[in-house]
Formats: sequence, C-alpha cells, structure tokens
Amino acid sequence: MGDWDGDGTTTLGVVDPKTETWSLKNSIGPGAPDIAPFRYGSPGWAPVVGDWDGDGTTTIGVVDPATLTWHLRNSNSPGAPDIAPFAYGSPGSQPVAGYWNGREVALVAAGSSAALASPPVDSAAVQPIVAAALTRLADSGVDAGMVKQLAGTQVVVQPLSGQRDPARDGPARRPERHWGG
Ligand SMILES: [Ca+2]
Ligand SMILES: [Ca+2]
Repeated sequence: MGDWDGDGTTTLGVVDPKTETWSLKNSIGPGAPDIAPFRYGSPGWAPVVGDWDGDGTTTIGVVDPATLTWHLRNSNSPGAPDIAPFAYGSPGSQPVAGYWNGREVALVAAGSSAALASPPVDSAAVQPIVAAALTRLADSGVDAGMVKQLAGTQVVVQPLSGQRDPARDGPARRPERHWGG
C-alpha cells in the first residue's frame, strides 16, 4: 500500500511474487487496479515501497534476497531503477522476511537516499512501511476484512521540535535563562 498518485491518500497494491507483477489501486476496495499491472524485479524478490525522492508519491522497489541489492524506482512503472542499485545487508540474513525486519530495512533505504533532506522517519515515511506489511498480510491469506480494518488504522509520527530529542535531552522544560544580563 502507498500513495501511488501523490494525492495524500494511501491506497492498495499487491505484488505477485511468482511473476513480480505489481497491481496498484488508487482507491481502497475491490476492483481492477488503476495502474495497469506491470512487472518490476525478478520473481521472489522482496517488494518494498516508499517515497524514495520525497516528492509525495510512493513508488516501488525490490530487494534481491540473495545479495540484498536494492533496486528503487521513482515511478510506478516498469523500467530501470532510478537510484543506482546498491547492496545493504548481509546475504543470507534475509532481513525482509518478516514485518519488523522489513520495516527496519525500509527505513534504512529511505535514509540512504541523498534526495531526502529530512529525517527518514515521519508519518509519510511510515505509511508505506505499514502498507507493505498489510500487503504481506493480504498476500499470506489473512482475511480481507481484517486487512481492511487494519488499513483503517492511522499511524502518526510526531515531529520533534527543533533539533531536540526528548529521549536524549530529557524534558523540554529548562531553568530560566537571562541573556545579556
Ligand atoms: Ca493516492
Ligand atoms: Ca516519490
């Protein structure tokens, strides 16, 4: 799942791992995909989605599990990766096998893009990660109603104010200071 058309609404997508065929929809519900199904990646590669270039549109990516080479594309169509394929992760460790591992590597992928000036983890960045997990749930045969219910859950990440990190710096309240006094 992701915001394939960049209109602010996250919608559905599935990938057939046998053919690595992507079927993306711009609405939530049954029906034909809005984007004509296309193939991207090799069969069995792990699908990942994200806004790799930060333009508001969620696009596709695949990871070769044998070499952990990432192939990220900035449009939802077949073609060459827009970001030069790079390896991240140790072959054999299968970091995209499960939801939590997949989440971690997706965040790393977002952070690895030089185009992303802002921190990789914000609400927009989390949506495709949640979406990818839901896609995996749907693909694994979880009841469609359940998946839809989960899809309705809003995941929000609040930005930190300024550069302070409350976890690191403690509470925001500070002793009063007098400048120039
Ligand atoms: Ca959308
Ligand atoms: Ca994008």
